Order: sequence, then structure tokens, then C-alpha cells
Amino acid sequence: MGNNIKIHHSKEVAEALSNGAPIVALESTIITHGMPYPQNVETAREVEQIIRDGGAVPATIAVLNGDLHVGLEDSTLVELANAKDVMKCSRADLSFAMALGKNGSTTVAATMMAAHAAGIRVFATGGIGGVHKGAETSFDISADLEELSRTPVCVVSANAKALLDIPKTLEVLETRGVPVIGFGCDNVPAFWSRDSKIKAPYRLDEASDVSKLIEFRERFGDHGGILVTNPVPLEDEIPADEMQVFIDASLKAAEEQNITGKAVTPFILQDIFERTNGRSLATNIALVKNNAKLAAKIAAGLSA
Ligand code: PSU
Ligand code: MN
Repeated sequence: MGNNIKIHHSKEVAEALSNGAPIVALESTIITHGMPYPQNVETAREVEQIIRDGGAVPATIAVLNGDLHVGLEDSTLVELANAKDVMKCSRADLSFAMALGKNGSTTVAATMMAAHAAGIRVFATGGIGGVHKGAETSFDISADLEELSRTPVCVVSANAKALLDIPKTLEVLETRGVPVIGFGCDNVPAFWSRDSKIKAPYRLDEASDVSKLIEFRERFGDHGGILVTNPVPLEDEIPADEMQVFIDASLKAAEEQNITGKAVTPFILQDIFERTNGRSLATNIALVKNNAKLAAKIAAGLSA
């Protein structure tokens, strides 16, 4: 996959690729659809710096005027964060945006596609998409899960966002053969909260063990991704029982306003931001940074 795609690299990513230096991919939907301005651009920059401080090179991925960029120069990052008409590109949308010369931000699924095409093995994000509550009638299951099942990239996250159905999300990942790791935890986290009360399929405590797992899985060839779930630091979490009240209210609002498809996740993130007076955003920023730090360690522990 991706062999014929022309990729535009930032200077530092081009250099890292030719030196075999560790690289961590970053998505851009979190910038354009996941966080308000100016926190989106501040966070994107800080996350990139955390990855550099961790001994790896950040590669933020986006489509700009139809060109696929792996690694953005700072001015481009700022432009993207300020742009109005940016398509949220998942697997189905990436080639469409490129064919029509659009600007597009990449979701977890599309970022995995682009990262793999560029030869990048580790990717840090906030929360992945998953099985939505009520999926038994809506059939709303994120393409992120499908991508994890097929594309060999390790995704470091704080798990599926807690507005989703976490047990069903784990069931799908198990069916699709995706190893799910609780990093330093027995139970998987629930995005804004450290403990979902749901047992992690596996627990690892060392970044070097995740690196080893990646290398063994790669030996099978294109055998799909790995999901690392990393709990937000204690001082930044919103406990699950507190969060549940806001999540329920937001889900109800989304239903009443007939929000469907790609609009659901951005709507709910914004709605919860308002209901928590910004506290959910502070937690979201903290967990992304925490994931970036771990992803850099994992990437640095891989042999070239
Ligand atoms: N996590 C965040 N903020 C986000 C997202 C995840 O903290 O904005 C984005 C990711 O890009 C993820 C997408 O892939 O939401 C999932 O969207 P959907 O449920 O429509 O597949
Ligand atoms: Mn969806």
C-alpha cells in the first residue's frame, strides 16, 4: 500500500527517514475538529516538542491543496489550525480530498495509512474512534478499528473516547486480531478518566516491551496494528463517575439534534467542552502530551 503515493516531507522528517532516526506520526483531525483555536495549535506545537525532547522526530500528517504532507513546517501547522474548510479525512476520504485538491485533516485511520506509506511505525494521538453507543441500531463504528486491523502501525492513545461503547470496541478489536495493551494499568483507561473498570487484554509496563512487540508483529508482514492505551496522569484526570453525567447529556443532545456520521465525534467533544467549562479540553491536552512522550520512547526503542 502507498507505494505510488507522492509524499511531501518536512525537512526534519526527510532527514530522519534517510538516517533511520525514530519518527512519531501525529494526526491532524484533533487540530481541526478536536480542539478549539488557539489551544489546538499550541497543543500541536507542544506535542511536537515533547517528541523531539524524547529523541524522536514528529511527523504531523495532513492534506494541503491535495498534497499529502508527512511532517508539517511550523507555518503550515498554523495555517491548518486557522483554516475554515478543512475536510475530516478518514480512510474513505483521503484519496477524495487529494483528487479534488482539498485541505484535509487526517483521523486515526487516515494517519495510519499515511504513516505506513511513509515508513513510520509509531503514532501518538488522544483517543481513537470506536464502536458508538447504540451501534446495534446505528451501525456507527469508526473506520479507525478497521484500519487497526489491517495497517501495521502502533497507535498510542488514551483508549477509545469514553463517549463510545468501550466493551464493544474491545470486542471488535479482539475479533480483528488487534493486540490491546494497558500501559502500566490492569484496566483500560477511558480517555478523560484513568480507569474504565474494564480489564485490559494485556498489560505492559516498559516502553521497550512495546517496541519488542511491534518488531515481532512486523515479522508476520502486513498483519495490522497495535493499540496501546495509556492512562492520563492522575492530576489531570476527570474521574469516570463525574464524566459520565456530561457524556450522557452530550449524547442526548447529539441525538436530539440529529447529529450523524462524521459529525458525531466533533460535536460531542465540543459539547462536552462547554458542559465541563473547558476542563475536558485541559484533560485532553494532558493525555495527548502523555501519549506523545510514551510514543517517542517506543519509537526510540525500535531497531531501524
Ligand atoms: N481524539 C481526540 N480528538 C479527536 C479525535 C480523537 O482527542 O478529534 C478524532 C480522531 O481523529 C479519530 C476521530 O480518528 O476523532 C474519530 O472519528 P470517527 O468517530 O468519526 O471515526
Ligand atoms: Mn462514526
